[in-house]
Amino acid sequence: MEMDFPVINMNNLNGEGRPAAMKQINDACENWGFFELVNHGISHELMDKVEELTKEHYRKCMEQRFKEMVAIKGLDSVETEINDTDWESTFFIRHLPVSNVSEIPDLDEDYRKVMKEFANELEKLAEQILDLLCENLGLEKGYLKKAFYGSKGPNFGTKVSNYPPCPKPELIKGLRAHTDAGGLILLFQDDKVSGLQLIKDGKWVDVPPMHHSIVINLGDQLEVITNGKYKSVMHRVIAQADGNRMSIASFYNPGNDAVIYPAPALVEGEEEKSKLYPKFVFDDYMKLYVGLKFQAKEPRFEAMKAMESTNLNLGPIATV
Ligand SMILES: O=C(O)CCC(=O)C(=O)O
Ligand SMILES: [Fe+2]
Repeated sequence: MEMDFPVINMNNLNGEGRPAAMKQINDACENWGFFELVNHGISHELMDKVEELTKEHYRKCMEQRFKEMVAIKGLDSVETEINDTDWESTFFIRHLPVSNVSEIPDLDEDYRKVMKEFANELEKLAEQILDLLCENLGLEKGYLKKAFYGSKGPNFGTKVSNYPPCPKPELIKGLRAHTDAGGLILLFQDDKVSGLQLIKDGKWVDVPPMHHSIVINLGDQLEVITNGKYKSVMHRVIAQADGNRMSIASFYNPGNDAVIYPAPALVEGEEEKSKLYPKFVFDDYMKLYVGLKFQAKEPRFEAMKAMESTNLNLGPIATV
């Protein structure tokens, strides 16, 4: 049984190692829902700048606020497990369809500029990865990008997080276990302080910190579109007793009005047709997800199916 976390060297996609690298990506998508990219083409200098400015911003603008929140909620002296709060300090930047980076308070001009540049690079990388997935799945190039497009293009945004040192990591999670609702997630995580774990064969496995890597994981929408060939995988963050973990997670998601359904080419046979994943408008899924994020995804898919059977606007599911 292979238990090493999959690390893909993207340089191998350009030479004779391409078939093996493509297979490695397919195996990772089928068996892990996660993989880590090195030599992804995003400049290390840019990543260093993003890290430096994110850490500076945390110290200047977020740390005090986090400490006050902890004090008000009494989180540092809890005696029993906490299931309704996470030990994280976050803010969110939207890039697409319309950027809000200029409206976010407390960001220095150079930080805004660097985050914009980083988002542009990540957007290109996301679309490149989606096409690698298409190739592995036997879907035409551009299929997934188109599936996510809707009328205004994808939703793309970045959640900037810090997981400060936590006195009770066994009682309060950095981030409780969940699968991601959206499409493709690209994560720039701290290279020293670990904490991200995923479920593999029923056990929690660490996503190893690695300098200048980008961790990729698949959200619920890719599970639906691939008709379950690939699955979104549960993950969580364990806060550490020592060290502040930075994580910058970018979500390349369908547009609000994109209609999501299994790719007809991936639905084979009568049996599969009868067990089909639902067809729905992405925004309806997100509305449901808000209240059910920390629960299993299956009831979400069931709820969308129930909605589908009462919603005549979408028409029948095309399976050929
Ligand atoms: O901080 C991380 O490493 C993961 C964050 C995450 O899973 C999320 O925001 O959905
Ligand atoms: Fe997540």
